[in-house]
Amino acid sequence: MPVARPETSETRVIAHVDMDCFYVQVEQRKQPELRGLPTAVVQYNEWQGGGLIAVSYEARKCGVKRSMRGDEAKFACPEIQLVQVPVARGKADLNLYRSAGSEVVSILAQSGKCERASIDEVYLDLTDAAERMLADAPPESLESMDEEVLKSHILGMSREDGDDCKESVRDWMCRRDADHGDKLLSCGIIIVAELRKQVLKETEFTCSAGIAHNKMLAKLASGMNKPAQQTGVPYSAVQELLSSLPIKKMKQLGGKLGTSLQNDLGVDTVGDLLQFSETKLQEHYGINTGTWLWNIARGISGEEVQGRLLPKSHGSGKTFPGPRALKSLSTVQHWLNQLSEELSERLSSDLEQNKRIASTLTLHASAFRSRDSDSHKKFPSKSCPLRYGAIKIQEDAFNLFQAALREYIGPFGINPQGNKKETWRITGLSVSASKIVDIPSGTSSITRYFQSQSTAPSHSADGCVQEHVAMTPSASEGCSEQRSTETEVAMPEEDTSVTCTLPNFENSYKDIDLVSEKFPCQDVVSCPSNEATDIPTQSESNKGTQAKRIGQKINNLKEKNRGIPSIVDIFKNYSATASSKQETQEDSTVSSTSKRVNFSISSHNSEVNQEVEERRETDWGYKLDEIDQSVLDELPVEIQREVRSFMRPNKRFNVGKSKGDGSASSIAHYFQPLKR
Ligand code: TTP
Repeated sequence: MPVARPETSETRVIAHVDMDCFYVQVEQRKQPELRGLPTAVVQYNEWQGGGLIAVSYEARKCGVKRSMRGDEAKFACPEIQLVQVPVARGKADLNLYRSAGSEVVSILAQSGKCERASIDEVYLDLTDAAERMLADAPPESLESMDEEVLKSHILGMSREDGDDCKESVRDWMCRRDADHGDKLLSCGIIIVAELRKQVLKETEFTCSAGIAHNKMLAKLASGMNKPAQQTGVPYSAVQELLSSLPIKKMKQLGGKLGTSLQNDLGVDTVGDLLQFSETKLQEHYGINTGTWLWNIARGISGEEVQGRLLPKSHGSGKTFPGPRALKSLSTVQHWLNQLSEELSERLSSDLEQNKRIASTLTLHASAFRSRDSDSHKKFPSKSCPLRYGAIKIQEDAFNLFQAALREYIGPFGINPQGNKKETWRITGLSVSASKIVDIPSGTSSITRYFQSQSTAPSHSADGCVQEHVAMTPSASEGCSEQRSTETEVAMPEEDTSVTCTLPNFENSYKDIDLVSEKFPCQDVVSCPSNEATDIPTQSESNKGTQAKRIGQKINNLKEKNRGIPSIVDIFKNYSATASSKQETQEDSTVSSTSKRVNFSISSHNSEVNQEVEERRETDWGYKLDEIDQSVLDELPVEIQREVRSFMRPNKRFNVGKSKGDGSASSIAHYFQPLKR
C-alpha cells in the first residue's frame, strides 16, 4: 500500500544531531593521547572492571559492546583504554559531560529552534533557515559543495562507491525539477553539514545527524550512519525505511505497546501497520493511540521541536547491582542523602544560573524480594512537593522511600532495624526534581533564601503522593523521550521503549542520573502516604475527611479569607503563565498571576504589601477547606504559623499592615531576602 505524503500545511526541515560515543569523546579531549585508540568509559564500580557506558568506534570494531564489563572488554580487545567516569559522593559525577553537551547546544542553537533532548542529543527546526537558503542561494546555484555535504547519505538515492557517490549526491541535491520538499531537504543537508563542521572546530567533538521532515524520521536517520556522518530522508524514501524497521525500534514502541502489536496483531515492522485501518487500530488501542499508530506507519508525526535548551528535570541515581544491593533502611538513607545532596546542588545552580525552580520531588527505586513468589512486583514510585535545601530533600526522599517500601512489602514486612527478617533488596535508587518553571527576574533574593534553607533544620516530609505509572497505550503517547534531557542513561535497550517505568537498573548496572522524561506519563494521584507521621492524605482531603482534622475553625474562616497557597502552588500558578514571563518583566499591566509572583518576590514596602493583600483577596483563590495538614507542614515554619493563625480568627494576621520590615510574617515576607 503506498504511503501518501502527509497533507500538512507546511513542509518542515528537522534535524536530529547526536554526538558520537559522547563520554569517550569528552575523555579523549581531556586526554588527547587517547584519540584514535580503542577506548571506553566505565562506571564507578570496580566489580569486574566496571560496566561500560560509552565505547569508542575503534573499540566497537574489536567487538567491544556497551553491555560488557571492563574485564570482558579487555578480553575482547586487550589494548582497550578504560577511563573511569569522574566520581563524587561515591557515584558518577556527570557535570563534565553535561557542560560538554551544553557547549554543543550553544553552537547548534544559533541555527534555529533548538531542543536539547538529552545530554548529547539535539533537535533543530531548520525550516526557516532552509527556506531562506532556497530563496537566496539554492543548491543548484552553488559553485561548489563542501565535502561534508557530498558525503551525506540520502535514503532512496541509488549510490555507488567513492567519487561517483559524491557526484550522485550533488546531482540529487541540484535537481531543478525536484519538488519543494526535496529542495528544502537539500538546503537542510547543507546547513547541518556546516553546523557539524562548526561543532567539530569549536569543541573537537564529532556528531552524526538525521535530516528529515519531522522529528521521528530525523531521529531514526541520525543513528543510521555513524560516526561523523549524516543521513537525509526524502518523503519518497519513507515507505521503504519504515517497511523494514522492526516495530520495537520505533520510539515509544519498545515496550508493552510494541509487544502487544507483535503478539496481538502480528506486526513485526512499522510497515506492517499499513495493513490496518485507523478504525481497527483505534478499536485495539483506543482513539489516540490508534490514530498515532496509523500516522507513524506513514511516517507522519506532528511533534514539534520545542525551543528548550535546558533540561526539563534533574535527577540523581545510583544502582546497587548483585551483592551491592541495599538491605537496610540505614544504607538506603545514606545513599538517598548522597543523591539528594547532588540533586540539591543542581537545583541550586539551575536556580542561580537560569532562574528556574522545580516543584515536584520523585523517588524511584528498583527492588526485589528474595523470599516470595511476588519478587517481580514493581517498587512504587512516589512524589511530593519539592522543598529546596539538601536536608529537606534528604528527609523527603527518605520519607517517600519508606512510604513506597510499606506499599511494596506490605504492612507486616518491614523491620525498621533492617535485620535478618528483611527480605527486600534495593538495586537502584534515584531522586528527581521535575515540573521546572522559569521564575521572573529579580529573584536573587529567593536564591539566597533557598541557600539559607539548605542548612536549616527541617520538618518531615508530608503529602507524598503515589506515582501511578501509566502503562496504557494511550498514556504512552505522552512520552516524548525515553532518554532525554541532561542525563546519564540506564536503559540502552529501552531507548525506544514505550514504558514509563523505572529505569532498568538491574540490566544496566550503571551509576545513573535518571532520565528526566523517562516518567512523562505518570499519572500522579494522591494516596495514603505516610502512616508513620499520621498525615491525612489528599484522597482523604478530597473526601472532606481532612476538614475534620483541620477543624471547624477553617470553615469559620472560609467566609472571611481565601487562604494562602504554598510555595509550590505559587509556582504552579506561575507555571501556567510562564509564557508571559516577558510580559511580567516588561509590562506593568501584566497578567495578575505572573505579576503577583514577581511582585511578591521583590517587594518590600507597605504599598506593595497592600497590593499583596488586594491580590490575595482577588487572585490567590485557595480554598481553605482544601488545605490539609500536609500542605501546611510543607511551608516554612513562619508561614505555617501564619496560615494557622488564619484558623484562629482572633489572632489573624493582617498582611496589609505588615511593613515588610522582617518582623511581620506574611507571604510577601516569605519571598523577601533573608535578613541575617
Ligand atoms: P548514546 O548517545 O546512547 O551513546 P554514545 O554517544 O555513547 O554512542 P553513539 O555514538 O552510539 O551515539 O549515549 C550518550 C552518552 O550517555 C554515552 O556516551 C554515555 C551515556 N550513557 C550511559 O551512561 N548509560 C547508558 O546506558 C547509555 C545508553 C548512555
